[in-house]
Amino acid sequence: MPATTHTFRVEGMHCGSCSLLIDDALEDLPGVRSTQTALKQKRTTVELDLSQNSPQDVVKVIEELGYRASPLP
Ligand SMILES: [Cu+2]
Repeated sequence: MPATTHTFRVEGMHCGSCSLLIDDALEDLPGVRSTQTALKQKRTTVELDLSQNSPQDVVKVIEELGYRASPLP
């Protein structure tokens, strides 16, 4: 299935290590083709194959790292 783009608001990042940690964790989630986490914009953008995982699974991965995440329209 082709991947679609999903954007999330992420609260609680303090530095570049936080955004790298989130990108690394998301890249391990099946169905994630690419991620781009922007510290200053408090956002992460994920190319996701919805046949493998859902936006809620992305939220779960981010929240397990100790940040707060919510899907943006
Ligand atoms: Cu940090």
